[in-house]
Amino acid sequence: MTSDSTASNPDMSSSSTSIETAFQLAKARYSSAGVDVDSALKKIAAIPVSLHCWQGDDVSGFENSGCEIGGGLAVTGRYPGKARSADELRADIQFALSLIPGTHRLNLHASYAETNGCRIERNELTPSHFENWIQWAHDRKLGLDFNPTYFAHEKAADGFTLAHTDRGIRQFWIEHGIACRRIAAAMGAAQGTPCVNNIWIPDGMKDSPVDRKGPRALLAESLDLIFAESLPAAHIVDAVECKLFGLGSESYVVGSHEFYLGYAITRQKALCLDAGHFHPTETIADKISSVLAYVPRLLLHVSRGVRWDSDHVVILTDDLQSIAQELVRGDFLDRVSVGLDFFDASINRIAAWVIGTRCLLKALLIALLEPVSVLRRFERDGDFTARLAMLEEIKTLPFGAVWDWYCLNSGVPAGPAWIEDLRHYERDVLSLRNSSLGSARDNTAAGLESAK
Ligand code: RNT
Ligand code: ZN
Repeated sequence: MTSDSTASNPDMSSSSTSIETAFQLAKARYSSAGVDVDSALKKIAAIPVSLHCWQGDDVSGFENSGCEIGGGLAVTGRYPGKARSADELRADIQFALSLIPGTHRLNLHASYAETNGCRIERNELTPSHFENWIQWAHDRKLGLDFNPTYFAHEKAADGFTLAHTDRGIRQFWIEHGIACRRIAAAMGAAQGTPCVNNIWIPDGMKDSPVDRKGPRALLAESLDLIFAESLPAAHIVDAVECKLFGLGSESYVVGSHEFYLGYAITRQKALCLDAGHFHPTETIADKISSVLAYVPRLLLHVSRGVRWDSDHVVILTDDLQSIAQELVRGDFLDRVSVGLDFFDASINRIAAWVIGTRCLLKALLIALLEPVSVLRRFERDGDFTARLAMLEEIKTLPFGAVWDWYCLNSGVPAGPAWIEDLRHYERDVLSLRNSSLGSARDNTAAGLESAK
């Protein structure tokens, strides 16, 4: 427990005793099902989740360019208390991390550069513009990941960047890509852990194009130029992110799934699968083992699409559990970087990080607590009846007792205790950023209104 939550809850020591008791009972129960709880706990503690900085300020960044986010990205809601500066964003991330068990990473976008109020063109960004982030992350032993920002910019306003037909605009974005790889490599070197640098571009068309081939040829050429410089694998992992459609690119996305799968295989790059980027009935869980047969590494953008790529906060859905099961059952964790990608401004933004990350970790822990060898044996023997029966039985094993104990043992609040901590932070920190703190419901309504 954090000292704050202990102070806010006088029952804490009795509740830690009951958590401990429940944990011991749960451990015995799992053990009789053939599951080693201690080994699962060791494994979950070693999985870093990359928290996306952009949940903290609605993907605004600090450029104050006056441009809309664009790129088909949409954040709805007007919950008060949004971070207005890098210092506020860092404070919010630090607070979020204090409510999440384990050691994690931070995923930055290039638009979060700190330029002392000067306008630095995106193709001129250097590691020095991320010095504060690097130092801050280093002090907290947080690994860093990075993304060039191909949106919220006048040179992206017509929906094309690396596949733009204008050579000058394309060149600008190629140079941005090159600059960002150098920044990512500097981050990886400083943190002592490779930085995943993920390229996502919005390029696409609202209506059916006549020429689907041309922009894809330009994109491949631009990417090859960006990746031409060889940088140490110990410092950077290059990733490319595919997408089926976007707002304003409903009919055609240049960087489609087939395009980037082919690109990643032929260039041996990591492929980024975003859970919201596929047809709504598709799940990325089934793609992991296929893609990893051919690409060296995967980056997951764990998200939750509701009807479309809406980037809702991740919760403990069947989809999320399938992703976690695939990673664990396939023994893929050391070849997959796990990041989050959602943005919700209709609820407390820090809560969104905490809910999403805790749910992802819960899903991974549930997967690590599966009696996988028993399930595999049923399947190998063709006993699909027992496989189905067992899969349903294990859903009610006492996972919650193990999760609570993991939280307690990691020094973060177990169960819903963190909500109280969040309220304190909202009162003591976030409310000072606004003249008034309205109710969440009012703000959600206002947010929806403003999004119309
Ligand atoms: C957009 C992609 C991309 C972005 C971030 C902000 O559809 O998912 O990953 O969400 O770069
Ligand atoms: Zn994404």
